[in-house]
Formats: sequence, C-alpha cells, structure tokens
Amino acid sequence: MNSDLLDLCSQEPIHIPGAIQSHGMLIVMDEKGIIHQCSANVEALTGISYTDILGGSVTLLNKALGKDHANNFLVELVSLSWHDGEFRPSNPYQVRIGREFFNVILSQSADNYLVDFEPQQSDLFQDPQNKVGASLSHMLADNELQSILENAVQQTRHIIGYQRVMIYKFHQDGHGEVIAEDREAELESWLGLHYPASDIPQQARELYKRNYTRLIANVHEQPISIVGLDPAPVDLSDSSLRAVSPVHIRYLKNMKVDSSFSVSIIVEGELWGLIACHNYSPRYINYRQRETAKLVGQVLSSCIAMRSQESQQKELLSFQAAVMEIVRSLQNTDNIADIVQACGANMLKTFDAVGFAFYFEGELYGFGDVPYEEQIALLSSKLASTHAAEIFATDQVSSDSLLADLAGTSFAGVMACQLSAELKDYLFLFREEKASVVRWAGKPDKIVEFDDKAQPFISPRNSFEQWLQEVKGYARPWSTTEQQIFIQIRDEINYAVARKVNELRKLNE
Ligand code: BLA
Repeated sequence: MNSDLLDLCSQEPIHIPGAIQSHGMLIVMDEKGIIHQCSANVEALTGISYTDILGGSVTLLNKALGKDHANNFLVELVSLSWHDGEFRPSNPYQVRIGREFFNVILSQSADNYLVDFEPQQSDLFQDPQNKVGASLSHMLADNELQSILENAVQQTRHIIGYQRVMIYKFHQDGHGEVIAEDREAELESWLGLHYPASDIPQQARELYKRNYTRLIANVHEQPISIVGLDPAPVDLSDSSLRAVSPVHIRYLKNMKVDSSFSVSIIVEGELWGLIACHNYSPRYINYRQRETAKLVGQVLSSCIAMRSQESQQKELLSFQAAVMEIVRSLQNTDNIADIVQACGANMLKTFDAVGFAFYFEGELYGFGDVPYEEQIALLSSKLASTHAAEIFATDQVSSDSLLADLAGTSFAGVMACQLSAELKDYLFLFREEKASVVRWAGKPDKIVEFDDKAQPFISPRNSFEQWLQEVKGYARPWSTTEQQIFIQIRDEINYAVARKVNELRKLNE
C-alpha cells in the first residue's frame, strides 16, 4: 500500500460535503433562530420553500411542526441545552410534520446549530431497548476476549437486525482485520480477512472518535444539497445526516452492500476498531436504535480495556519466575563475560530470541546468534546519539535507517536497552524473521484511476477476491510487557556490574 494514496484519501474534506443523506432534513440556524442554510428538501417535507425561510426565523417552520406561532420552539430547545457553559442537548426531541413523527437531533457547528430531522419510523420494528439488557448480560458473562467479541456481534445483529455484523480491529500500522463475525447463513464469511489502512482514512477515523455511530442508510439515494446564504460549506462533523463520501459509496457498492452502520470501539482514548454492520438492502435505523447499538459498543469497549489490562498483568506475572531465575544466575558472576554466559540461555528462552548481547565499554559479549562486533558497535553509537529513550524495539529491521547495518542479515527484530543515560553500553536481544501469510480482501493497489478526460480520480478496489500475501522481513513484535521486563533485567545486570566494581575497588584499597 503506498503512502501517497493514504495521503490522498485522508485529504478528502468529508466533514463539509455540502449535502445530507436523503432520509432527513437539515436546518442550520444561529442562536436567535435565523436560518442560514438548510437542505433543499425542506419544501418536500414542510411545504415551505427554502427560498422563503432562508434568512428568516425558524418560527416560519412552526406551522409545519404543529407549534404555536409565538413560540420559538427550536431556539428554546437550544437554550435549554446549555448547562454550565456546556452544550448538552437531550437528543432526540420529537416533532410531527404532517402525519409523520420526526426525531430532532441538535448539535453545534461553529457559531451555528445544526437541527437534524430524522424519521422516527425505521426499518426495525421491534424496540431494541427491550433486548439490550439481556444482550449486555450475555456479553458480560464471558471471560475470554474472543468470546466477548463473538457475543457482541451476535447481540448486535440480534438488536439491530443487520445481515452481517463484524468486529473490525485496527492493527498497529492502521490496516484492519475482521476478528469476529455473525452473518446470515447464505453469506460467505469474511472472518480473518485483512483490509488496507486507506479503506478507512484518517479523517474518517477522527470523526468516528468524535461520534460513536455512523449510519449510511441507502447507498443508492442521491444526497440532498444544502442551500443557503453563507457561501462557506457548513461543517457537518456532528450531524447524523452528513452525506457520505462518493469514494466510500462506490466502495460499498463494489462490495454489493446497500446499507452500512458502524459503531466505534474506543479503548484508552483511541479508535481500537469498529462494530461494522452491513445490509444487502437499504436499511434505516432511528436515533434511539443507534444509541442502543452505541451502548453495546461502549460496554464492549470497556470489556476490551479490562481484558487487555488483565492479560498484560497475566503476561507480566508469567515472566516473574524467569526473571527470578535470571537474577539468581547473576549472583555469583565474576565479570561481564560471566554475566552473559550465566543468564544467556535463560534470556533466549524467556524472550523467544536467537541472540543476546552485552556491549560494554567498547567490547561485545554475545550469547547465541548475534551480529558481528562492528555491526553492534555502530548500532550502539547510533542509538546513543539519536535515540533518547532507554528502550528501542523494532520487529522490522529493514524499515529502520538506524539498523541499515543489519539489513541483509537473518535478524529481523532487535530490542536494545541502554545501560545508563551517559554511556554507549547496551543490552541487545535479537529475533529472526518469522514469515507469515496475510489474507487480504482484494489486492490493495491501483486506486488512482483515470476518467474519460484522462483526469485522475481516487477509486476504491472493485475486487474483494481473497489475495494472499507472503509477509517477509518481520520478527514477532516485542510486547510492551517484554520491554518492561527487559528494563527490569537491565537494572539487575547494572546492579551485578556495580557490585563487582565495588568488590574490585575494595580489593585494591
Ligand atoms: C469509511 N470505510 C469507511 C467505514 C468503513 C470502511 C467501515 C465507516 C463507514 C461505514 O460504516 O461504512 C471500510 N467496511 C470497511 C472495511 C470493512 C467494512 C475495511 O465492512 C471490512 C469488512 N475508501 C477506500 C479508499 C478511500 C476510502 C481508497 O477504499 C479513500 C479515498 C474512503 N472510507 C473512505 C471514507 C470514509 C470511509 C472517505 C468515510 C465515510 C463517511 O463517514 O462519510
């Protein structure tokens, strides 16, 4: 996947599409209720032409909303939404236009207020609120993270009735993987498939961190333009009706998906993944139904955070016996060579490494399979001059210019720990390459295409045929716990070295 493409995708200003999805209506007003912009379908819904209301007061809409003329209903809602200097509307509010009931959803956009009108009537006939309690207890009953995820997709499908529900997890490099799935029996499984980072560009992820649900009700509907007095397009980041990027619409159509709904999974403030839901016919679910799915997402998010802390704790504990063994082996060591010999085998076993090295006062003491002395010497001095943190870890030697001297060797993973802030002395662990195969949903390339006039445009993949990629040059990554443990062992080795120096000093006195 090339990074130009990622850049190109992430530059699309999806927060100001100048249009909304066609299942609702939007009014943009200021605090006095003057309408600055609105969606062009106002007339179809209210019977009042947008040219008549733009620049006027929202009270003009009162008749259509069945409200008293004197009462500036929407302005009152806005002022009631301010609590201690914070805008916290109690969405949704209910209004009736003609025979239909609408949810009014308020949000802010710069100095203005967005008033989304969305139908209350949805394609989901049962109230999901009745099911959510049982669903959540189902989810919470499990201990294993994978079972919790599987339960979450089943419960989400049960609650909102989409035909395919997945947990899409982001990996470190931004690409993603379907790690749990519940689907209608006749659909093929996408479990285990990987998707490139550019499928969900950065600015979209930011929006999913800001608003936890995203509904795309019908990919075949034409968006409704926003018209108005202000030439500047209105920021629709917080509008639930925001029109969808045409690239993403094409993407969903290429996938044969007619409606999509995503719920954010946020762990420690970061977008960990999405509950991604697909339907193979248009599907609109209303505000409360989306809020119910959001609740599942929030409970799932805290389950994931809790389980990952627990498993880190467990991993840390599982290292403790090995650390004690290593500390014990250091007790009767006489010199650096001794130290390395005494704990070498244990270090390799504990860290699943092929080599352990101690570069001390310009000399290399190695155990197992380690690079040449000159290579380690160079690496140590580069680390000392460019890398301030006490630990350095990579699972892909070839991606790091610091490690250019190791390119072409069998070492793919390096973890280095500084002995002290002033010295160029380091402890090293080395891992070999571990080739793996990634199952991509479609070959992630060729995104820029050319139209009839030879103008380039960004295009999503149109084939999601499984494409296997053999990934080379990577070692198993060093976990955070492994890095912590390495620092702990560094402290013990430092202690053993200092003890020896003291003993020698005493002998010489
Ligand atoms: C948004 N892309 C999304 C979203 C998902 C995906 C889940 C969130 C909106 C939604 O729920 O539909 C991608 N959907 C997936 C993936 C799976 C899935 C990976 O179900 C796997 C199972 N898309 C492209 C390219 C670009 C792009 C090349 O393929 C860049 C130009 C853009 N994706 C794109 C944009 C959005 C998006 C702009 C934001 C849509 C929006 O919220 O308006």
